[in-house]
Amino acid sequence: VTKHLLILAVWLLCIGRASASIVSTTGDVAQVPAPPSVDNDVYESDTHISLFVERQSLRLSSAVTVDISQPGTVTDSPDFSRTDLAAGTWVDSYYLHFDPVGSPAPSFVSLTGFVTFDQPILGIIITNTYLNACDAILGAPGTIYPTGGPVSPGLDLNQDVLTLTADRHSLWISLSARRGIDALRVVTAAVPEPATASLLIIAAAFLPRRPR
Ligand SMILES: [Ca+2]
Ligand SMILES: [Ca+2]
Repeated sequence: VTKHLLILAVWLLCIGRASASIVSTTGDVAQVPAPPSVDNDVYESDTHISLFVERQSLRLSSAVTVDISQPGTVTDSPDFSRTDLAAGTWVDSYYLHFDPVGSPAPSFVSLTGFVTFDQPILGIIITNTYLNACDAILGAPGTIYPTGGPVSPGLDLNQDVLTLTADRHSLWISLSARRGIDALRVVTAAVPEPATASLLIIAAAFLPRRPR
């Protein structure tokens, strides 16, 4: 019986472990492993907007500013719904990156796509300033990010369009780029690790006690 309980405990731990999840991508969005570098003209494609998981089940150690926190369509800065995600919030983070081939590409390249996440989107960061500000906190460990300078990451206002759906689970993007990079970071809610800790306690309660 003890052996079976142990197996049950291990199984509970496995399902209890929070994991970031992209439910689906359509159009030109393609999920990839986190690249070594998404710096300017390093990770290029004319056919795909690359999407990768950065951090999973991270508890924010400090507040993070997001440019978009409300559903709707964003084409220009008045559409921003900027807010701070409070320290202590549990999050998953994802990065969308589009860098057309060439510097600059021979002509503008336009791509569109749709992505759905398992957890609700808490915020989206699309400006160079706030992307740079959270690279160290939310970026994938080991990935080199652009730091601005003459070519900035982030989206171009009045050129790129983004819609956060009313249920907060999906994002539609239409990006156009020639010189430089279009990049955005998506921050979703995460299942906190304490859920795993609770399961450990429950599992421990079932273990036989040592005789006194
Ligand atoms: Ca390029
Ligand atoms: Ca653009």
